[in-house]
Amino acid sequence: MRVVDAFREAYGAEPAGVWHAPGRVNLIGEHTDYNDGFVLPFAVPWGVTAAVSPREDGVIRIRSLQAPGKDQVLDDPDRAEGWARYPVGVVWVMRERGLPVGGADIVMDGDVPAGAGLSSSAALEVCAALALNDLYDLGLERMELARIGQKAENDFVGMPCGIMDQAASALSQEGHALFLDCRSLGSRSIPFDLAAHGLQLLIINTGVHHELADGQYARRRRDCENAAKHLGLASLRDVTDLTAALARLSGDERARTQHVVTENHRVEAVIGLLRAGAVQEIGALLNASHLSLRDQYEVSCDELDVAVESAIKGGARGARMTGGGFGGSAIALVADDRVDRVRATVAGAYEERGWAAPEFLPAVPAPGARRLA
Ligand code: GAF
Repeated sequence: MRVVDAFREAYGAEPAGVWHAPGRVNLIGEHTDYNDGFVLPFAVPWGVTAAVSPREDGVIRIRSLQAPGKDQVLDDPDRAEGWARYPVGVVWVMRERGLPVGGADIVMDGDVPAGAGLSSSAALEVCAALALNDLYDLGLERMELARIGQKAENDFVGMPCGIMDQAASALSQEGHALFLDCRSLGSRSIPFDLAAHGLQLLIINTGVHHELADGQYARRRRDCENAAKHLGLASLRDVTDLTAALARLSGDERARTQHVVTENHRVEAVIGLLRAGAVQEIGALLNASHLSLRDQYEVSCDELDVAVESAIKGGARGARMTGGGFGGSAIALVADDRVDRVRATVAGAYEERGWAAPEFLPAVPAPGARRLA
């Protein structure tokens, strides 16, 4: 394994073990996780692999094959920079919690496509959490590892994300989507076998990234929290009468509420269809999710809208943006015999506008985080 060779070269010894954690794509349930709602993501075949050994002196030495020549040697996690803040943040959270986590020698290797919004950050966090859990015998459950990853991202990196991405990376099962209730943190694996129905889920990576990091995500969270407060509810999950709730709200709070409440229902509807063996029927719900994210939640962008619209024009059964928005990827549900036409239509629409060609990746549900050696 490449990462083991790199570990030997960096630290002159064999690693104690090798771990892998995947990125994720979200089928449906967008911007619902931090509203105590429902999500339905699955792990992708790309992620982060780490060779790791424990150290007794508390020091963390960390290297990435994607950042050659930028090794970091840290006697204080707070000094970590750039990409290393995600895995080192996990050490910080574990120590804050009083867990007996010493130092570590770490080499990481990632293959999540750049700019795709497929959560390489959650993969970095969950990979580190799983390795440290094993090496320091912490005995933590998978969901606890996901929560530690989320806390690292919230409090150490400073991105106020929900739990979806880390949970998807830590708990997904091959061939299944992960239904997660973000309030109870109860989860269920739902069989998701598109090939059996002659279908594919195509990831369309726009390769662009607008503004998400510049506070738009945090603003959406605040809109939702304010709306719940106005309604006297703990969270938007608790809205039972949407019409009555909307009558009491206005402006952004009203629009965000409409998205979150209807999106939760769309997740439940998709699960109903998957259980009924009617996966080909979920397309309309993907389309509705996209319109709601575009018009009510306002987290789409031209590149995502064009990807979705041209995929449908090319014959997709449904399509939507996936992930946080403002760039990243869209997904399209496409019958096998229409894949070429969908790709050509989307690529043509991008070319017409003078945009860089999007990347097409088949999304097949992969296993969640695991020890490889
Ligand atoms: C990002 C966040 F990290 C997730 O927690 C989730 O809120 C998602 O955006 C939107 O559904 O990926």
